[in-house]
This record gives sequence, structure tokens and C-alpha cells, in this order.
Amino acid sequence: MSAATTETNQASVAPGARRLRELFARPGAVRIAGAHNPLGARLAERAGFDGVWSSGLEVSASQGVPDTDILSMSELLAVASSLAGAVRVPVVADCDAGYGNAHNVMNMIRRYEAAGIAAVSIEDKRFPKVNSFIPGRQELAPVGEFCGKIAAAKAAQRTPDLMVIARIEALIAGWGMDEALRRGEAYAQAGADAVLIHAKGSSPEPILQFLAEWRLPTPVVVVPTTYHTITATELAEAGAKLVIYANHGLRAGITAVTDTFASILRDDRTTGVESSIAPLATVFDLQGMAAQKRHEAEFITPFESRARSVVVPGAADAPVEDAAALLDHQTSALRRSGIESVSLATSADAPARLPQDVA
Ligand code: SPV
Ligand code: MG
Repeated sequence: MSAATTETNQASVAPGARRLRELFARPGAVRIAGAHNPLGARLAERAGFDGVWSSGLEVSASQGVPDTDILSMSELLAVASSLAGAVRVPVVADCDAGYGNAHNVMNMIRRYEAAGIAAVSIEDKRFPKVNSFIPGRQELAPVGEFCGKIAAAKAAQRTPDLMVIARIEALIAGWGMDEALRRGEAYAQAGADAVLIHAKGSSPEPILQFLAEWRLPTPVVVVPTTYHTITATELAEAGAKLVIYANHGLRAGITAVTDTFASILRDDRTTGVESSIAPLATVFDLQGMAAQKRHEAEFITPFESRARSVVVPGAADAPVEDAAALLDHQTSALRRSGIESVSLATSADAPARLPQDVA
């Protein structure tokens, strides 16, 4: 999508679905940003991110509920699908723990694939999961059970495009590096297209250690939310392929809206915030208003004016310039002849007929 134009048309299969594998094949980090609605997805795309992360945390927060498997698969799918329809870059969907067992995962895969999602991520937590940064209960699923979900996901997909990311929560749950590596290898062998190693410390060290010890060709995904000082370039040099900035749009929005609302109430007017909030023109642009104007000129105005410029048989002989007067003249003549209803032909060659009651 060009930066200047936002199309309103939504493709039935999102164009980004095929792009993710191409991006993975290139050198360097693939960087994607979290979103919870099409507007956020477009902001990520316009900023230059390679793709969009349909974040469970963002979506649940935007609905005012905790990120603990409260929302259903259908609710999260509806959002992921709306993101995929709004951008050309790939959408990677956070699918929590897969919404149940391997049966649920297979159904999930077919639905997300049909929605044009490029990749799904499922994590090796027990249902219901708890967001990885919430202290307390972080229960892991048995390795075998989760491998079954990965194998089921790969068996269920109908196109070669969809990627299945297996997310390892061993470091989050405090099970240690050996367990994280053991799980990652098992998931890769079960067919995962990539593994996501998640961590919640402020140091990137555990992630760098995982990357150093990762021996398989399966690409590794990272989420540098808490260990944010490391750059994506450094992560890529250490062996990571996909870097997810999972929730920064949501958090930026919360701060900006909170400050703006406080300022308006404090000043009793909006003057103080006008220079720091987006102008309405930007809102219209992000909505796709430019495309709608083009479509209006192409599909609405010409057809409406064609319908208005009616041709009444005999009009060419009448020395009347005003179409309304001509119509009046003709219909009066028809009425005098006892005809109460007349069909007006369009000026187009195609003989569209517009029935019009002149009685
Ligand atoms: C999400 O964005 O919902 C994630 C990433 O799963 S995190 O919140 O970092 O666990
Ligand atoms: Mg999540």
C-alpha cells in the first residue's frame, strides 16, 4: 500500500499471506508490530513494519478484559481477519494456546487460513492461559500433548503458505534453558515452521543464550518487550528471524489518550492538545476516503448523470434547451393524447429503460 492511499476494498484472501515466507527467506530481521484493529494495522504498515501481530493482549485489553483466554476464538479471529483485510503486509495471529486440544487447533487453522492470515502462533500453556507477564500461575502443557497440536495444525492447513509458530513458555514458567531447548526441538520436529522463545526479564541474556544453543534450521521468533535495550539488528545477528513489538501501539495509545483527556478537562478547551493530536485529514486518509472519492467519480457520478440525461423520442426536433422544460413539453403532449405513463430511455446505446410515472 502506498503511504498516500488507503484502499477500502478488502481482498477475500489477504495479500500478505504469501509474503511472510518470502520475508523469512531474506537476510536480516523481519519486524512486526502489534495491533488490535485495522486502524492500528494500517499505522504499523505505514510506519514501515514488515507485518502486523494480531496481539491477544491488545485485543483483550481493547475489549476491557484480561488476557487470560476470556475472549473466544471467534472473537479473536474476527479481529485478526479484519487486520488482514486492511493491510497488504502479512498478519501473524496470536492464537494463545490453540483454544482447546488438537481438534480445536485443526478447526482454528482452517478458519485462520481462510481469513488470509500468514502465520499463527500457539503457545505451550494449559488452557486457560495467563498473559506471560502476569506473576503467578503459568502452567505448561506436557510436551507430547503440545507436539500433537503442532502436528494437527500442520495436517489441517490447506495451502503451503500458512506458517505455524510454536511458542515456548518454559523460561516464562521458570523451567529453565534446558527445558526450553528440549521443547523447542520437539516442536520443530513435530513440524513447526518456527519456534518463539519468550522471556520476561529485563536482560536479553537468556534469549541470546537460547539463540546460541539453537542448532536446528527452524527459524526463531523473539518478543523483546521487557529486554528492550537490544536492537532487532543485534537479535538478527544472534540468530533471531522474526522480532515482534507486541503491544507498543496499545501502550502508546493509552498514554496519549490519558494525557489528552486530562489536558482538555484541565484547560476547559482543546487548544492545548490540537498540535499533538492527528488532524482530521489524517483520520480520513486512514479510513480510505481518497479511494472512496475515486470510486465515486468512477462508479456513482457518471451513472447518475447518465440516468438524469434522459432522451425522449422526438427531443432532437424540439427547440427547447432546458431538459426539464422539454420533459414538461413532451409529457403534457402525451397527457393530452390520453397517455398517463411514459418510460424514458437513457442516452446510452444500451437501451436501459427508466419507468417513470408522469401522471
Ligand atoms: C500478545 O501480544 O498477546 C503476546 C505477547 O502474546 S506477550 O504479551 O508479550 O506475551
Ligand atoms: Mg498473547
